Amino acid sequence: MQSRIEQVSRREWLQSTAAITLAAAGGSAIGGCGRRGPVLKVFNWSDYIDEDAIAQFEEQTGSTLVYDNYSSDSELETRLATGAGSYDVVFPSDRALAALLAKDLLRPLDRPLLPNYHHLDQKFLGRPFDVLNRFSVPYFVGSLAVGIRTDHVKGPVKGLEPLFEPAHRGRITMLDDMENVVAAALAHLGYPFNSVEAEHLAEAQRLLTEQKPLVQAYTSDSYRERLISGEAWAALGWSGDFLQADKELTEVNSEARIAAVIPEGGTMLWMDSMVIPRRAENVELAHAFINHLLEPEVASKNAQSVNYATPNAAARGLLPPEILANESIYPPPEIIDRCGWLKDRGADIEKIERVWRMVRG
Ligand code: N2P
Repeated sequence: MQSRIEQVSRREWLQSTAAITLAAAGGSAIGGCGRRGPVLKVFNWSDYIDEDAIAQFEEQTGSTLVYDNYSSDSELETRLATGAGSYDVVFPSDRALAALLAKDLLRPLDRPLLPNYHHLDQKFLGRPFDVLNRFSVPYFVGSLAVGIRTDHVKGPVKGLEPLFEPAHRGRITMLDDMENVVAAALAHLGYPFNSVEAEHLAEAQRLLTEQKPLVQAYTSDSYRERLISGEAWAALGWSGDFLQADKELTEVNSEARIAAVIPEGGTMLWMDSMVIPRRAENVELAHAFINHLLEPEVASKNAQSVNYATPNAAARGLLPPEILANESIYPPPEIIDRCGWLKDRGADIEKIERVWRMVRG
């Protein structure tokens, strides 16, 4: 079964299915054909912005956005650390932000250039990784979830069990993300997500090794398309991606649905932030873009497009009730109480790396 296990980036996947043509490695200028003016280079997670927000910004500022995607924190960290590509705005997770700050790869923000900052809900500000928000502005909050094709995965799903079900052999995808996968395995076994205890990690390794022959792919982005096509039935991924996939699926198939299951026993929450890398070339325009994404109307439309929870209080006030009532986006307090955040485990990360190497071999 080894040959079934592959690592496919979203870009390769889209190109191979000819679903869409993206510009070559340098990034794609969305809606920017032939446009002049200053250039803003943005590097963001895939499927993580309302494209109208980009077009609107380009129009208002007469600039051109070069927009490129990544699918894991480690991809972003490597890109910034090696200086390959000088980006003006990037979107690290809480855990990655700590690592980027420790390496002095980010630039302090100029708060007067962010007049929309006051729309943010206090409860998402002042997090331990950047207590004064000198470097970061919250973008979205989401969770690690399980996406299932309800026409193939039967019965009530409470947590990660469809990902370990032998009947789903060859129909399962897992994130290509060491920390999240190991944390998910620990959670499934009933251990703390952030545990680095030898016995806990040994059990997580055993679980993931046994699961491996069932896995179709370790991918952090193509699971969306795989669920839509029906090639995959159960995936470990980001909550909003499953909701986006469900919306796309209902447009082409009125029977099948994709559900985003937030494990009842709790899961990992994350918060991604907008930051400006130390080597950014267009710092003023970078602030203008962050400020644009904080504009309540823009932030609300963005939240409705990507299906993640917005930390922007004014934008939340503009959301339709069905979005606010969607428990895959805004889990109820009793589930939130069981959730946690992935910690920066410092040198202990080697223990997680070892498990991952043994599993992926
Ligand atoms: C959306 C990516 C979610 C970001 N495709 C996870 N931090």
